[in-house]
Amino acid sequence: MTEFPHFPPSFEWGCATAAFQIEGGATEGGKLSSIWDDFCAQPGRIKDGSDGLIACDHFHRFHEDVALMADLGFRHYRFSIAWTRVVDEQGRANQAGLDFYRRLLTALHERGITPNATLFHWDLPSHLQGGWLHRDTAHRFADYALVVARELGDLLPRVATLNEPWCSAFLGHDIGVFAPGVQDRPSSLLAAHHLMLAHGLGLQAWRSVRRDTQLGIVLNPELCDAASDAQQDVAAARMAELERNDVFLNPLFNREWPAEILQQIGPLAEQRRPGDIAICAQPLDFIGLNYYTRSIAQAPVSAEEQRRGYRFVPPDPQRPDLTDIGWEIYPQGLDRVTRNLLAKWPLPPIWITENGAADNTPVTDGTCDDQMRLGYLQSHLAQLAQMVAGGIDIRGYYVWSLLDNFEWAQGYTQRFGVVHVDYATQQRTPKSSARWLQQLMSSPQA
Ligand code: IFM
Repeated sequence: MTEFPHFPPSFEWGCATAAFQIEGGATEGGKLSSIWDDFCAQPGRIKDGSDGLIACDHFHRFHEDVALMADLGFRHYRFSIAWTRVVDEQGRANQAGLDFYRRLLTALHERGITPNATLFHWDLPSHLQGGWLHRDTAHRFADYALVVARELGDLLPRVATLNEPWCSAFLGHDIGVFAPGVQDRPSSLLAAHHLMLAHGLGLQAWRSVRRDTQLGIVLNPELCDAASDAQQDVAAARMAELERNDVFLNPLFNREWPAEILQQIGPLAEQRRPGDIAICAQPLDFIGLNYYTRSIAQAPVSAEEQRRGYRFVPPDPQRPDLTDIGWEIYPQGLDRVTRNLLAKWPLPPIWITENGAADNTPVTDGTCDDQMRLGYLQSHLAQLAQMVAGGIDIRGYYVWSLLDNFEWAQGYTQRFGVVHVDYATQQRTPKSSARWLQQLMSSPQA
């Protein structure tokens, strides 16, 4: 008999997804294109040349997916709303798109599943010229937030503005492996600033029409260890953490960026206006933390690394403790990173809004026995149980992800779902990890 980790009865159990990764229905009901549609259309950007046009066809199959969630025992569901589906180019409400989310939210409500919606999970409307490099995009985000608050707010008890703004800013504008594929260090910092401004303006807009929603943001903080004790490696690891953590958490708590970061943005700093940080620092009802792995850094070598101030050392691919995407399995990092953040910033109550593993085990004879993911989840949930028992205010956990889905630049080559998706037939098959979570969530301890 399996022994399950112990959590308080009030602890919330959920699964997470994002619009572009599962919905499909890419042109239905007046949906506009996003920068990820554009990115996918550029040759060589996505590993398997795929796109999000159909994905898991959740747009047409959401009833089946909600039933599946309920059968597996998930009582909470984190998903994202596609900005491109619910407002038109003028920023006006698009009723057909809003109706889709109202139907989804009604189905969740009927199954006793509480929604947690994210307003922006990277699928920026293509028509917003300049994207996050343009200050006006932050205002357009606030207009969009207002539409969602007015039209769907009655069904949304908990809402996050942004998911992992580090990815939009730095993978999208510095490393260039995510949409829009820009490679320019100062631009990535300007994008980060505008994303945080959008967060602040979005919360102000939402609260101007609704006061009964729990509002927050979802970050993917970094735990970066130095490759050695050498002073240059230690400094590099610190720079990686400043970029990933301080760039986003400082404005949330009305603090200026560290001097090293201000130096990197250079003359573009002029586009940050007096008063912006105070706008970013709206009260937070919760913070979502996404945790998958840790990083190792050493002193920069190339000119590009020197601009960043660090160089990442990827784990040796032969190591046995890696997930299929090559990320180190490091459960103690969940505790370490959370404590690091709490030591530096006065965080509100925490939800672990994503945690999971790429495990590409296929379906054999109708079952998918994803032992590596199972071990990953067991070790991370054992760690989490200790953290909660030790008094860290963590209120819930959402596994990433409900379904195998479009894994951004990796296309469909990496499977993060606890439910297998056969993309040819759209058949869903719960994996061993889903069955284990089902038992955990229904155990008397949970
Ligand atoms: O699939 C992504 C998700 O969209 C954001 N967080 C990390 C996941 C795995 O890479």
